[in-house]
Amino acid sequence: MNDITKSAPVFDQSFIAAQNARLADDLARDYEHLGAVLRRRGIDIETITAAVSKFGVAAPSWAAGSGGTRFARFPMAGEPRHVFDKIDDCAVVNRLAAATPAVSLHFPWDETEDPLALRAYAANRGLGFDAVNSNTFQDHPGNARHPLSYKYGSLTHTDPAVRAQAVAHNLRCIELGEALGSKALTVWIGDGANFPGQQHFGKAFERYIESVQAVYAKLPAGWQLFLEHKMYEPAFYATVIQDWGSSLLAAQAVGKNCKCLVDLGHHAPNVNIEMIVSRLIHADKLAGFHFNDSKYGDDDLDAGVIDPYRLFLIFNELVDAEQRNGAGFNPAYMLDQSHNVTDPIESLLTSAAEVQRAYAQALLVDREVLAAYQTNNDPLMASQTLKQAFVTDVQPILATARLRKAAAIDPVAVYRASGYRAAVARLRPAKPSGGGGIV
Ligand code: RM4
Ligand code: MN
Ligand code: MN
Repeated sequence: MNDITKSAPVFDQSFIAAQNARLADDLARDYEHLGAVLRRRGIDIETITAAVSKFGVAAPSWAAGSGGTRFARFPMAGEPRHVFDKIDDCAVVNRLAAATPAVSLHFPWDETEDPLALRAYAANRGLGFDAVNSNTFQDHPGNARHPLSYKYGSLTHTDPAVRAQAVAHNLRCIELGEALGSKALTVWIGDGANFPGQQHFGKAFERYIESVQAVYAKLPAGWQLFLEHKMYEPAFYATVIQDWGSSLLAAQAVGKNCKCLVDLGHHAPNVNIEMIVSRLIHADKLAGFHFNDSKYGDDDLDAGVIDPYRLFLIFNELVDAEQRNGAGFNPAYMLDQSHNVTDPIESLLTSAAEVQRAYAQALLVDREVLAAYQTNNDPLMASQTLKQAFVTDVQPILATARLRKAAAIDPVAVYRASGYRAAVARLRPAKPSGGGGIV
């Protein structure tokens, strides 16, 4: 089973330092120049670098393996075989990019009988645990906790016995999460309909609220329950929690610590996600994010590869709320990507930096000037104020934040030079793979 003894090679500090040494002088010069540019705008670069250093985004355990589509999956060498291997890979990501201090687990994919051992294993590698996720969107053959099928739904199933099984699984996730030090459960269900008439919309929604209330009733103190909406897939006609409206109605019906999680890929094309973010902040119902990027739907592409401006505009809302609401504003930030054609570690390294980049750029927005342009109805200059922040190259800030944490100036280059993938490929024999596969 869990082959902890043959764990992956650990990154040696002197190796990273030697790689950094080749780039450090140029970085220092670039950082000094950017500092001067920002000073002219009345911004202290050190304030931005300090904020970026504190900013973390959780890595999803399920993204450490190769993803796939309904048509195929192309596994790469050295894929993690179990949750301990996933932790090893996530530790590499955090070691090199210093931006992903916590891992988000998915059960029963990451099921373990000894969560305390897993917690210690992760802690030894400098990692904690963010929100846990429940999977009732597929069957789990051979798993005694899931004898009934989720083919026709889980928390909203017409059969109360299936609903009870799904509720019990969510409670199990909370139990595991408590042992791991998590503070939130994220619930995403695939429940819905493929045919008009298949499902009674109103009754299914009522069953959802009732089931989620049953989970919420057992939520430990200090915990939050995150409801994740998604427009379609696997249900292609109607999904029970298809949009932020349904999610908000449910969260309001359930209770104060039940909030709405925004996965960037889970909306119709062209939807104004940054405005949804603003509305959820207004309602005090913004749970947090699953970051990824998309062109067509729930593509689960790497954060920022398609539309970095949208990512920036989302962070523009978040920074605005952070400055208006103060310390109480603390959404959960997670990546949720499917790495079908890249080495997952390289994608996670890059995506964590993309999210930090959007945050840093949003911190550069001159909010007083923007407010004046808004008040005086000057759309062109208001837009230019945002653009000025967006086009600023904050790379020296991101790299300096990493260097100061003894991480890599250029994480992907150091990762490639390390030979990690080849080393774990020797430790982790490949499993045959066929057919399609979800992340
Ligand atoms: C879903 C959704 C969930 C994730 C699964 C794997 O589309 O984004 O957050 O847990 O995929
Ligand atoms: Mn998601
Ligand atoms: Mn998704």
